[in-house]
Amino acid sequence: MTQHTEPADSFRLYCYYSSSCCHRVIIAAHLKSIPLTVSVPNLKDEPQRDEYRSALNPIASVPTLIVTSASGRKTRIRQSVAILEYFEERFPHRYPLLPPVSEPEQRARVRDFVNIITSDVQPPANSRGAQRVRAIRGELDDQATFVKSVRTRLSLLIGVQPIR
Ligand SMILES: N[C@@H](CCC(=O)N[C@@H](CS)C(=O)NCC(=O)O)C(=O)O
Repeated sequence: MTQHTEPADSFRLYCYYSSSCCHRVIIAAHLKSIPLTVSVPNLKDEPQRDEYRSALNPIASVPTLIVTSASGRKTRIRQSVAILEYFEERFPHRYPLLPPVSEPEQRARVRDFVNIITSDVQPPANSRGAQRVRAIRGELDDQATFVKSVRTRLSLLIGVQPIR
């Protein structure tokens, strides 16, 4: 008897090598054995950046995940945590990213850490923001001081020594 196999959905991740937002998506995909096809637009190259912006992500940030269903329907997800949540809901039994629902305090703990990084630390430390700080007076030191202050905030939140 011939076994009928449903064609699988495909997952294309647009990312950048130095992006921590992309790294968390790639790590989760590995843990859940989700086969990602990775595209790496050079966001420092204006024409590539413009193409990426107009086709996929109006603020030209990464990651962007495109899910293409077997029927050809495409879904675009442009926030790293939304991608993690999608992975979790789509593949709940493969290496769960959150503790079970029966452990609400442990789930809250994980979300607490996620929000520290994604809300309190990452947005101000983003290179776009740090470069704007530098551009105010044209001083590299201003950028360095600013990034250091964000790292100190992270250290206070998670209780480790500041990164020097
Ligand atoms: N909240 C977004 C943040 C996305 C973001 O800031 N991505 C950074 C890389 S980690 C980026 O694209 N930076 C380049 C830029 O904004 O020009 C997420 O978690 O996906």
